[in-house]
Amino acid sequence: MDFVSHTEPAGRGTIADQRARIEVLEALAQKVLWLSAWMIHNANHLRPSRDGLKVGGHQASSASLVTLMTALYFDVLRPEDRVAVKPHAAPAYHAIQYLLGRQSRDKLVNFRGFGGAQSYPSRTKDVDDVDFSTGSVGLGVAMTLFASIAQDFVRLKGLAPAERPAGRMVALVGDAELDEGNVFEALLEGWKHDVRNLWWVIDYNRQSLDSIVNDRLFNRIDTLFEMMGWRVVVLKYGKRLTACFAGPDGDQLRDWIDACPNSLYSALVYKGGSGWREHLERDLNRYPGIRRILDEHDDDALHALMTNLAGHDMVTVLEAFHSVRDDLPTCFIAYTIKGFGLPFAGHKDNHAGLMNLDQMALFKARMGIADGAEWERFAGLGIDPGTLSDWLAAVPFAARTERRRSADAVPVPALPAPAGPALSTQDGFGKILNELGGGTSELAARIVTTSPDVTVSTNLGGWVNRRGIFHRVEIADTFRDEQVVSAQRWAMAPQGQHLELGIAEHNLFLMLAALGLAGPLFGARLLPIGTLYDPFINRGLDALNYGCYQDSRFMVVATPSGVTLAPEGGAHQSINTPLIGMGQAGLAAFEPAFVDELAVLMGWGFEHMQARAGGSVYLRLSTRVLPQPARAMTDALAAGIVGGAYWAVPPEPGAEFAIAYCGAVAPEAQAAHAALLEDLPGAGLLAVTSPDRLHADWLVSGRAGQPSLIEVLLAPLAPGAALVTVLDGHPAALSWLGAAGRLHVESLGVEYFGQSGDIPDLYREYGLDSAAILDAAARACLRRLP
Ligand SMILES: Cc1ncc(C[n+]2csc(CCOP(=O)(O)OP(=O)(O)O)c2C)c(N)n1
Ligand SMILES: [Mg+2]
Repeated sequence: MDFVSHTEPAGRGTIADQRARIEVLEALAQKVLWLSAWMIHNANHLRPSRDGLKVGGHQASSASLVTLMTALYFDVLRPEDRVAVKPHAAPAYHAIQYLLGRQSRDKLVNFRGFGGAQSYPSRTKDVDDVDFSTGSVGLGVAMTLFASIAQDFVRLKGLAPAERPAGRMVALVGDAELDEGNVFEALLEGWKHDVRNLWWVIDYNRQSLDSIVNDRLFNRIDTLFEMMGWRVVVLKYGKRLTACFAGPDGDQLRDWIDACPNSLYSALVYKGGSGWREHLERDLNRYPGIRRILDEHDDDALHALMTNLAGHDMVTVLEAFHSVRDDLPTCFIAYTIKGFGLPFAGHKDNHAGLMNLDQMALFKARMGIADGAEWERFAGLGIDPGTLSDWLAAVPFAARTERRRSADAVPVPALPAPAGPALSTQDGFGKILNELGGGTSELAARIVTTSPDVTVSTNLGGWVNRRGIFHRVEIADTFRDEQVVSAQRWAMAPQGQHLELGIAEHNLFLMLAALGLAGPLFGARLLPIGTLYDPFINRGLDALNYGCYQDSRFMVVATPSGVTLAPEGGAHQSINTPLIGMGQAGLAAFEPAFVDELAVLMGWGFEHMQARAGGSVYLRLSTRVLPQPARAMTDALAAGIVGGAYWAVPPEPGAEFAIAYCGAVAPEAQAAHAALLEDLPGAGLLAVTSPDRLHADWLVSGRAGQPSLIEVLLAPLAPGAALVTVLDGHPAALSWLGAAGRLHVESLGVEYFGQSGDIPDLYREYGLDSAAILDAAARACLRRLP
């Protein structure tokens, strides 16, 4: 046995002997297995149901990871380590936290109930110290990789106290999670960034949800990791099987299991001892060594031997984990059995399988649990409770009471709007960041930008020239060294504040999600800004949602957007993103038309990203150069911009008509408005900067019985007045204004895929130009007539 921890903490001398330590860990594994199965059983069979729905929970998936998780949490991990737990092993996770005193019994009893322990580990809804939320498979895995890059960013800049050790970012990975492409996108990115301190522990039970996974798949996995510079540790056989392999004809047994198809192995796991015997007798009876093994083992013992895979063998697991003492990224491929120790172990249909009442009664008896003692922490373990208590109190992972860190907010100075008679919002964004980059503010020191290969084309170039590109080590700018002229510096160093990513948008959003959690994870406030083309938000949408779901804080700057991108064509022209902005929880979405609005919104955004009840921010920008209004930024105007709308031209009281526009179509709305004033005197022109915030306020205020901003703004209009709304995106983003103001509304926007063209042609084709607004105005006014 060689698994003495290299950072053995004090206070564990009560169980000095390693054998006793294994005994305790195995007992705890048994307890985790019991509690995870029982918590699911209780939720499904014992808790009264009010809706007749199956509650669910994954007994088999939890059982598969019990040994590995017990070894990690009770022995291997340190408080600074951060873990993404395979989503459907949540019950095992909650059980472990319960044993460590960090989860209440009530929450376990109420597993999957309202206010109870969550079905999948949740940073925001669980109380038991979840590091990364998981649920959408593959994302938690990749998240650990980006968290490790974020940790390096923080540490190499000295943003966290130097005496704090670097943590390992650990993912407990279901083998089917490796079917998710985002995992491999992340692997490549990790290689480029020389990622460190990363452990992926693959629960290789060779089963997914529907069935047994293809045998051929994993023959390639280890090579793949090695190609990316990872260490691969394969944990295949436990100590007992390994000992048999060393005996007479042992190599025959090993070859037989090695060649056994995944599906047959799983089926035999389910059938048990007699099944193993039948096949081994048929295939290997001519070998005396094998006959002896068969003779010396009754069916139960034979079953135990044949299922002695390394992922369920505590000693093997501990040896493997403790043998890693450097920071090289390491993939442990641990052979396991789905449902290990449960009656449906190995059965291909066991993913959502639940023990029935009889099976549970037998299991309970086998676990030594008396009636009424189901939730007792130490019942049935045969180890003195005092010893176990002392032992748990000294578990290194739980040594510090608070693992979640905090970081002070960074003050946000007023951001001056870039000057210029005509600018695009994308220009404005570049100029604001460039200005910040040239200053010495604390805010600028905490900004970290990142972009999936569109740094220059989204106008981050100026900022990057000033602040540099981040890498763990210095990498020269060859073009500069060779004196080839380029406007863009491209040297990399630990001081850099921009993370350059490959094109994969999933990686962008996971990088943002990780950077945006640097406060709670690493105790350093970062203000991450990610840029991408607006249509490609869809490409990384699940990762964006994932970041918001765990309350990470970042700013997405999406530019260019809409058909306004014109010649670039339909594949690059976004339509639905304003609705994503409205529908995405945890994300405040804005589409300013002018750069003074943008400056206000970026300042507000940095505050919002740091506010307790804040969130992330999405700015939908454009490359269309617009004449800028000459105006002073008053508090009232700023409040309207942040709230989501203000009157560019206020309506006269009782006005019969107004136009509401959002974003780059401002000139068309202004022109149509000017043209209509003659026929519709007193008509208003409403500038909408955020359909999202405006809509949310309308709902919230309505529920509170208070007037919302939009209702207050629209109140001067005549009852049932006509309103035309227009934006370069789906019209539904603004059509609801009709309901908010009880107005006759005509909504313009883009409903069909775009194409190449110039702005006049495209605005005419998609009905965004002044003529279309005038037509819509006529229709809306006609509809008002009695
Ligand atoms: C993105 C996504 N797609 C589908 C699912 C539904 N789902 C949950 S678990 C699972 C199979 C997981 O298999 P594996 O990762 O091998 O875990 P095991 O249960 O075998 O431990 C699937 C398809 C999901 N949670 N997320
Ligand atoms: Mg699996």
